[in-house]
Amino acid sequence: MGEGREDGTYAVPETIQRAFAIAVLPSPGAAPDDHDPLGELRELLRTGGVETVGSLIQHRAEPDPDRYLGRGKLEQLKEELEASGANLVAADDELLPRQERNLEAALGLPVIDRSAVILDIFADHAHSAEGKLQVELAQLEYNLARMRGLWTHLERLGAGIGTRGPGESQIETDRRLARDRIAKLRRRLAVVERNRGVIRAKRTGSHLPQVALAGYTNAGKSTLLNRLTGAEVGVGDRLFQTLDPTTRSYDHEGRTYLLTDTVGFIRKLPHQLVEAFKATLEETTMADLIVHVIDASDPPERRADAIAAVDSVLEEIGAGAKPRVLAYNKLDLLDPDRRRSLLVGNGEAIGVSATRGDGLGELRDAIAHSFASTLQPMRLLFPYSALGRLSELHSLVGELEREDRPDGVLVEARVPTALVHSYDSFRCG
Ligand SMILES: Nc1nc2c(ncn2[C@@H]2O[C@H](COP(=O)(O)OP(=O)(O)OP(=O)(O)O)[C@@H](O)[C@H]2O)c(=O)[nH]1
Ligand SMILES: [Mg+2]
Repeated sequence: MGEGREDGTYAVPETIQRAFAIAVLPSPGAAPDDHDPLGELRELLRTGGVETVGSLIQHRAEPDPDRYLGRGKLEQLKEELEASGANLVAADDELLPRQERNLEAALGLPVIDRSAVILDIFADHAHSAEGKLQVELAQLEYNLARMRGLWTHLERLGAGIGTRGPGESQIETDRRLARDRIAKLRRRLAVVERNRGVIRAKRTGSHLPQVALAGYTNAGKSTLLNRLTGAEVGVGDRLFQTLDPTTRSYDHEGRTYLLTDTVGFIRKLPHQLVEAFKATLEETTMADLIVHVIDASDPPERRADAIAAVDSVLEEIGAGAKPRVLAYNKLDLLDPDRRRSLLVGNGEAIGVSATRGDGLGELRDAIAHSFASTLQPMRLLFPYSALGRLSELHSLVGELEREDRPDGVLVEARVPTALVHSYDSFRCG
């Protein structure tokens, strides 16, 4: 019971989760001092409302297949755990069900893995109907794999050969229920995704250049979308703030661009999430151009890791070959020397500060430039009876050089390649 308050109510003490973070890393390496290998797990836990009270790293080629950590390290962990006051252990990898079980048995505390932490955050941050369905699907898939593990475990505890283990039938039932629910979720998602397909087809049909913001979680994608388009997407200093995609437009030199902000990436993104969020991630694969937003304020090693993680997810979802513009964001946090060394010799990179609005003109130019080749110069004569087509073209390509003549309006326009044929009949000279 909590302490009595003056107003007669009782403050029920919240069970505060205090995690002890553990990781297995390949080799001590020559990591610079400013690089905290467990910093990201700590951030993930913080976003999930869990405080990190201690950490332990084991350097070995591979995690132990049965216990994640080696025996000696496990003993050390037990001692450190007691002193730390942790009531939870969090591993920086996805654990095999067997590893998780054995760790829990050895430590006497609940053990969660990186995937569970990420799934939890997603569950917390999902707002749209689609997002909620996607997260539930990913969680069920994750749990189903664990139930299988649990089941073999209970089976082993069971009586002799040929008899059913205790709990087996219960778990079979649970698994069947989970499977039914998964099938149902998939059907419902398919319906939602058909609707999304319709909206997307409309966008594609508009022939406006489509740009997707992609990048590591917390890199500043939403802040940049808001800056470039005047949108008001939620921004926050926590991981996976954004799950639902938002598309807004902005005009640059008379041309309209569609810009989409979507879910951020992370190292070791649980594959169940990649699967379940396929439709959301497709927003990225459908774009003509990807602006890869990079947090330039990260220490170099962490930044390189983040860039590699984004590249690998883009590859995985089939967007590996899309044209890219690299936007190094949060430049305001760097001193001029670091700023210069970051961008010098990094030809395709644009430096920006989304919060201050620095470098946005350059970024818009770079985007426009990459679409320049998708435009073909045409000289067109619209008779006065076809001015509707002229205004349609105007809305597609922006400002036009026009000359009013007795037989119609003559324009020099840069027409999207895909539409050249539909203006062929107006071609003039
Ligand atoms: N100093 C500084 N902070 C920035 C800049 N851009 C974004 N931030 C901050 O970085 C944090 C993350 O920004 P978001 O725009 O939410 O990042 P995101 O990439 O959309 O993150 P997720 O949606 O979680 O993937 C927020 O606290 C922003 O205020 C910048 O140019 N400079
Ligand atoms: Mg965001």
